[in-house]
Amino acid sequence: MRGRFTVNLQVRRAHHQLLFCINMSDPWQECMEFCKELTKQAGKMICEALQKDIAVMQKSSPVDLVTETDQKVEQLIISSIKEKYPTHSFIGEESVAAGAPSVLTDNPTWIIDPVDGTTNFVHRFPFVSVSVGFTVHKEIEFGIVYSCMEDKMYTARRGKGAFCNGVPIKVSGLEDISQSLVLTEVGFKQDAEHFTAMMDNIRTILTIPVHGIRCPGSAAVNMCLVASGVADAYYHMGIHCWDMAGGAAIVTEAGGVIVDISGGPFDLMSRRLIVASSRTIAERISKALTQFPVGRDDKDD
Ligand code: LIP
Repeated sequence: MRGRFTVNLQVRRAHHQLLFCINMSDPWQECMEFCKELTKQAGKMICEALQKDIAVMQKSSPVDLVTETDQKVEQLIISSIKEKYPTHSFIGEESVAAGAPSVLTDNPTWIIDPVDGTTNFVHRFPFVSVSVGFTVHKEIEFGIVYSCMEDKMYTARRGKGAFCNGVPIKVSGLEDISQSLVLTEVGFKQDAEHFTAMMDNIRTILTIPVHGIRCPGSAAVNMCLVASGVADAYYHMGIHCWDMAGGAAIVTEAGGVIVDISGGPFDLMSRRLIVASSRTIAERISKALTQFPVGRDDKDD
C-alpha cells in the first residue's frame, strides 16, 4: 500500500515537473488552453441566444448592428480572463464601442471580437464566430476562432501550425489568380466615396478574372476559409484589429501570406488586410486594388 502511494506521488511530481517545463518553455500555452475553453463557452452562449428573439441595436450606421449577446459574451470573456490574468490588457470590440482605448502595447494583450458576424447572427446566417488573438510585445502568439454554428474551432500557436477541430489545416498554395476564389466584405460605410471605391474594386478583381467573389460576413471565418484552402484570398479595407487578430495567427500558421493592402508588411492596427494562398496572389490583388482612407484602430479620426 505504502509502496503504491510512493509511486503515485512520484508520478504526480513528474507530471507537475512536466507542466512546469512546458510553462517555462512556452509560457503562453496555458493562456491558449484557457482561451479554447472560454471561446467554446462563448459559442454555446451565442447558439443558445439564436434560439430566442434577438433585439437588434445600431452602432455607427443603420447597417452596423449590435445585440445584447455581443455585449454579454464580451463581458464573460473579459471578466474570466481578468480574474485569471489580472495584469493582462484587452482590446474588445464592444468595450471600444463603449469608449475604452484601442491601443496595442507590449503588455500581453487579448484582442476580442465576441460575435464576429453580428449581421449573420441577427439573420441566423451560419457564419458567426468568436475570435480571440493574443499578443505579447505586439507579436501575435496565438489565435482562436470558434465558428459556433458550424462547431468548428480553429486554433494556431506561433510556430506550431494551424488546426480545425484538432486536424491540421493548410492554405491551397494556389499561385494562378485566374483559378482563385476570392473573399471580401462590403463593410458598413455607406457614403458615396467609399461605396464607389469598394464596388470598383470588386469589378476590378472580377475582371482579372477570378473564379468568383464571396462575402461570407465574418472576417475571422473568411481568414479561416483561406487557411483551410477552400478560398484562395481575402481582402478587406475597413476591417478592425478584433476582426483579424485571431485569424491572422491561423492563416500564417497554415502557410498563408498576410500583407497590408499596399503589399507592404501586415499591421494589425491599420484596418487594411490581404491574406492569400501565395505571395503571387497577394501581390496581384494589392496591385489591382484602389486604396481608400479607412483610418487606424489606434487613432481617433
Ligand atoms: C464584421 C465582420 C464582417 C465585416 C464587417 C464587420 P462584426 O464584424 O466580420 O465581415 O463585413 O465590416 O467588421 O461587427 O460582426 O464583429
